[in-house]
Amino acid sequence: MFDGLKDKLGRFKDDVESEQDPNADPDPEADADPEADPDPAPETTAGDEGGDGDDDGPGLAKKAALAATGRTVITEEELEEPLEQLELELLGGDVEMGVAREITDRIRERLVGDTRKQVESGEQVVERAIGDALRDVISVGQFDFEARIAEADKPVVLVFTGVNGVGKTTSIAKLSRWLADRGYSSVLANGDTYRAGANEQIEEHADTLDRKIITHEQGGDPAAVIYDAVEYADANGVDVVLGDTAGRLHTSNDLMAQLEKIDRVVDPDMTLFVDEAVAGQDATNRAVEFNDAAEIDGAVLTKADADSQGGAAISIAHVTGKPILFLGTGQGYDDLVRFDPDEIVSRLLREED
Ligand SMILES: Nc1nc2c(ncn2[C@@H]2O[C@H](COP(=O)(O)OP(=O)(O)O)[C@@H](O)[C@H]2O)c(=O)[nH]1
Ligand SMILES: [Mg+2]
Repeated sequence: MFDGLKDKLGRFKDDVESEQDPNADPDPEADADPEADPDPAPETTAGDEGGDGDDDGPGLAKKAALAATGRTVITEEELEEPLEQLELELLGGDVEMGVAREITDRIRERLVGDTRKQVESGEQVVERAIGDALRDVISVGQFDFEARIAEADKPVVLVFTGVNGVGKTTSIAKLSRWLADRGYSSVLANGDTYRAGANEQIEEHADTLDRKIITHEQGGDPAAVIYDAVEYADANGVDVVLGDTAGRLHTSNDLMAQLEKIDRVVDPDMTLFVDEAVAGQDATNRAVEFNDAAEIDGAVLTKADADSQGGAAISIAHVTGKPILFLGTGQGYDDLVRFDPDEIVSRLLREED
């Protein structure tokens, strides 16, 4: 999952490592023993090793280790090149520009002048700086979704928005299963009255899951369908209404008017924006546009199982201020997991998968 980003972060770690003087003793403890220190003469290596010969001190990783013992610090100049490279790599990995900048700024903040006392290897210091920076950026707005469902007046109304084909209907079916696993009943409402075959598709899910489904004729008013589902839930003690919507182009005024009407008529407890990880930067841009049209409370990022860079996963929360709540990880009903920032970060920093 998110292998593109994982590789890029790994390269940054390597970059910082490779700043290390090839002649320097890799063991920082050796610095205490003058005889054991080969004391590299920088003049003799100038021009060698890809032009890094002007680096006459210990490398960055080593400095980071020394910084951890309070003996020296990393300077801003030394980090400049690896961070610039990382920023480019992040952009290439579909990370939104402001988010890439935020991440590199935070890494710089954490590493420059770092004189923490813990004894750590340079790599650990660098890795923790990257991890903290990522975690800050992707945990924006996180809240306890299950607690929110538990505490809200019933029925809780959830409306799903997003363009066609990203996995809204599938995610609704998965969430219905997820809720049932936690003791909540749900009714499905097909607010996608636009697309031919939409009723049949969601009916199939409802049949398989044995859920009530509310549909209207194609071309009907989506707000009215979801309204009917709310009435049904009210009358039958159903906990959650899962309202699907049509995935027309996000630029369409029609869609905006439709979402506004749903907001007005059914006043959903939460609007969840759905998009696919594989859409990368497009998914991030759409999240912003949908959030502008009908304010979202969170996002579901689907197709995390498919080969994607991962940029959307770390950009959406930061650009919208709303958290990613779930990841879709396959086509089955159980392939929905809570988005856990800590787990994503450790996954991105893990050496092997
Ligand atoms: N691999 C994978 N496929 C998914 C996931 N979520 C949805 N899909 C597939 O994406 C396609 C479109 O999904 P659908 O729910 O119809 O999208 P909608 O148009 O937004 O309602 C279907 O073939 C789904 O099986 C996911 O998490 N992983
Ligand atoms: Mg659909």
